Formats: sequence, C-alpha cells, structure tokens
Amino acid sequence: MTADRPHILLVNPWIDDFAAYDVWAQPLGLLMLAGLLRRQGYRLSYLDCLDRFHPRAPRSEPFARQGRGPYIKTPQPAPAGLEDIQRRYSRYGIRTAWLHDDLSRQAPPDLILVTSMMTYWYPGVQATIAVLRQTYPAVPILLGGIYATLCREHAERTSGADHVIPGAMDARLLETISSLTGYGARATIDLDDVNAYPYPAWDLRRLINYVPILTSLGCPFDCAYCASQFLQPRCRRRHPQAVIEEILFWHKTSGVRDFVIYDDAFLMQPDAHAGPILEGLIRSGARLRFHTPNALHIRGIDRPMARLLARAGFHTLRLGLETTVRNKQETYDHKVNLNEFVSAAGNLREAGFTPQTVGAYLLIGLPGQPMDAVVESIRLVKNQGIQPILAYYTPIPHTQLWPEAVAASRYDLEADPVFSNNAIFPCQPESFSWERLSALKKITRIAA
Ligand code: B12
Repeated sequence: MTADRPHILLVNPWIDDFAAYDVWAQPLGLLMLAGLLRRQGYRLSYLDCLDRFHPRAPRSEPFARQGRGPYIKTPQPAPAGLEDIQRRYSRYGIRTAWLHDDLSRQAPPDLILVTSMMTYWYPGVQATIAVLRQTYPAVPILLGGIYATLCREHAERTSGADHVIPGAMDARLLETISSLTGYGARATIDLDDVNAYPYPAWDLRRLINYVPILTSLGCPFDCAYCASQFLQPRCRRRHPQAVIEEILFWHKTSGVRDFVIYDDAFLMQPDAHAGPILEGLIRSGARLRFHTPNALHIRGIDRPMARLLARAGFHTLRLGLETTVRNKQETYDHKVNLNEFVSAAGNLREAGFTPQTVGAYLLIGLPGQPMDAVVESIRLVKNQGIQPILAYYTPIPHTQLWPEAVAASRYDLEADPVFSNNAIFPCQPESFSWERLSALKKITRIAA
C-alpha cells in the first residue's frame, strides 16, 4: 500500500560561518511543509545536518540551557574575500562522513527538499546539496527557504539544486511536488487558512527538547533593516485556542517544557491575540517556559501584559529596542520610542523580571552609524535594569536599507551574499575597530 506513495527526503543543511550556536533555532518552515506533505499522503524522512544529538556526536545535555547548545563544528577555509578576517571559519553540524553513512542507510527518496536560512550561510547549503547529488544523482532536489527567497538568482546559479522555489508554501508548490513525483494529491486543506495547517512535524526530530511556535505570520511594521514584509507580505493570525492546543499537545505528547515564540509581532492587538493565549495557558495549569529570542515589541508591554507574561512562564525575554538614539530610531525603526521603553522596563521589573532574563537588542553596525552611537543606548538600557544585547546588523536584499548598505560597504555585497555576514560588520568603514567593539561589549555587562 505504502509503496506507491512517493518518498520525500527533507534536509536541514549545514551552516558555514564564523560562529553559530543553537539559540533555539529549528527549521520551522521545512517542518511545517513536512506536516502538510504528510497530510497529503507522502512518506517522509528527515535529515538534520545540524543534529546536536546525532548518535556519533559527543554527548550533549538536551535540556541544559533550556534547550540551547553548541553545534558540532569542523574548521573550514574562509570563503574567498574573507581570508583576512581574524576569526576561525567552520562548518557547523554533523561530520561529512556521518552524512554519507546516514544517506547510504536511507531508503532512496523520490524527491529531496532542502531548506535555507541566513543568506550568508549558502556555502553550507551548496555543500549539503553536493553530497545529496553525489548520493542520488537522478533524484530531483528542490531548494526553498529564506536564502532561496531573498537571493533567488544567486541560488539558481550556484546552489546545485534542480529547482529553486522562493516564497511561502502555497498551492503552486504542492502542484510542483505532485508533478515531480507523479503523485496526484490535490491540496487537502485551504492554504489561505492558517488555522487549518497541520502541526509542524517535530516528531521527525531525533529528540524534541524545545518547540518553536508561530502564532502569527508576517509583521505590520516595515522597519528599514528587516525583510519580514518581503518574506511574508500578508499578516495573518492563528486563533488563540488553536495556539493553546498546539502548545499543550507538544507538552502532553513529548513532555516539552520549553517553547520559543518565532513571531515577528506577537504582541500586536494583544486583547485579541497574546492576551487570550496567555490567559488560556495560565488556566491550563501546565508548567511551561517561554523564550522570545526574536524579540517582543516594547509598546505591547503594559502592566497587565507584563504580569500575564510572568504568570504564563515567560522566561527569556528579548525586547526589540534596536537603538535608543532618537533620530536613528525614527529613521530605522517605527516600533518604539524612549518613553515607551522606560515604561515597559518598569512594568517588567514590577512583574518580577530581572536583567538575568530580560535583554534589549541594540542594532550596531548600520551604514553610517558610528560605533559610539550605541554607548548612550547601552547606558539607558542598563539604567532600566535590562541587559543590553548588541545585535550586529546584517544587510538584507529587498529591504529599504539595502541600497544604502551596498553603497556603504567595503565589500561587494551585490556580488556575493557571503559578504553580508554580520560577524564581519560589512557596512562599517575600513577604519572599523575590533578593539572598540570589545570595549562596547564590556560596558554592556551587568553585575549579577
Ligand atoms: C525565527 C527567526 C529567528 C530565530 C531562529 C530561526 C531559525 N530557524 O534558525 C532566531 C530568533 C534565533 C533568529 C536569529 C537571528 N536571525 Co532571524 N529570523 C527569524 C524569523 C523571524 C522567522 C523565520 C521563520 O522561522 N519563519 C517561519 C517559517 C514558517 O518561514 P520560512 O522559514 O521562511 O519557511 C517558509 C518558506 O520559506 C518555505 N520553505 C522553507 N523551506 C523550504 C524548502 C523548500 C524546498 C521549499 C520549496 C519551501 C521552503 O515554506 C515555509 C512555510 O511557508 C525571520 C524573519 C521572517 N519573518 O522570516 C528572521 C530572519 C531570518 N533572521 C534574520 C537575522 C538577521 C537573524 C540574526 C542574524 C539576528 C542578529 N542580528 O543576531 C540571528 C542569527 C541567527 C543564528 N541562528 O545565528 C534575518 C535574515 C538575514 C539574512 N541575511 O538572511 C531575517 C530574515 C529577519 C530580518 N532581519 O529581516 N532568527
């Protein structure tokens, strides 16, 4: 019976970078797609090149650091043009030999789907595709995800995939998959209805130590440095009850305690969305912990919201402050002003949050931004009892700031996405000082 159902292999590729760490990073898009394809009737396998719990990997404690942890890494030569950077470049993820062995044990697939994340991680995507191609020369390989969407032409030219499919999953994608596999499954759900999506197929992971949650898609803001509106042009919210059910489902079936909010705008219209979700979770009595590494909007954190967040078990809070320097903020970011930050910080303190668990992102490395511009912001954030966290700017195609970033950069950003790596501060001038950066990092520290 199952033999006539096509077999699809889903692959989360390696990361090539100067640094990478699992900060609750999972390929949510790929596993959402997996959930949908399973519902369509396909047989699935999953190969996670970033698997920290691979049987041949050194033992890693899955629940320490609430699920976060280091990837295995293998030193690599830095890409052309970045040889002078005084930092070690590595391939993050399982060893190449393990990947070959795992693939050789795998039933041959009819189709391979590879995802992608950061644009400048594409060398890891290329290397993964090369191994897949070597093992299964005749199997079509589809590449999608964030790099494929933001740098479509580059991916078409260089990735080695047979098809590059930009954008979110839609009916056309299902048609493509159906025509490539010869399996005539029509969409079984309305893809416009976010409440109808099956749960992401987290059960394909070797171990579920935390679960990312998306309660809404898209972002109503249009910040100059961010690509969210290009990646997800439509804002759509899931029904609060559906979100509560999903969280409790993973908690009950897999014992998961740590949940990670991936939304761009979780606190928008809180009375209709975050409020009911948090209240429902509190009512459930489940002992849960939430983390928001993708940042919450400060404006949404009034007194009742701060209390709700605390009671629902929000643990690691990140706030999207970006920069408190007033004129810069107006230029780059529509999200927040200073009074709102001070008030949100007060509300969080009152609700029991401490600098150990609450941090505010400050964007650094923007085109034309002198390093020292953030000193004032760091001070202000610390004075509010909140940990400043320097977030290094990465230039992203299709954002408002891209042309300015291209003009300001000491690299040819348009020629090669590898130059967009935020670790090299691509938009700072030649005179950029690593010592100054270290000094800035030092002043962010708050004594415990
Ligand atoms: C959640 C998130 C994170 C998470 C981790 C996510 C992860 N998986 O690793 C956290 C908070 C840790 C994070 C961190 C960072 N992030 Co981030 N993040 C996001 C965010 C908000 C959502 C990504 C997501 O999961 N979306 C939901 C899923 C459902 O969508 P999706 O992955 O695109 O998948 C869909 C399609 O692409 C498609 N698809 C996916 N795979 C495939 C495969 C095939 C074959 C096909 C056909 C289709 C397909 O179908 C899916 C369903 O529709 C995006 C912005 C955004 N709105 O997309 C930024 C974004 C990806 N992040 C960005 C940045 C800059 C960062 C940081 C560098 C920030 C910083 N300065 O520190 C860090 C570094 C990350 C790291 N790991 O080292 C940038 C990317 C920049 C770049 N150059 O590529 C983005 C675009 C935001 C922005 N500023 O514009 N991030």
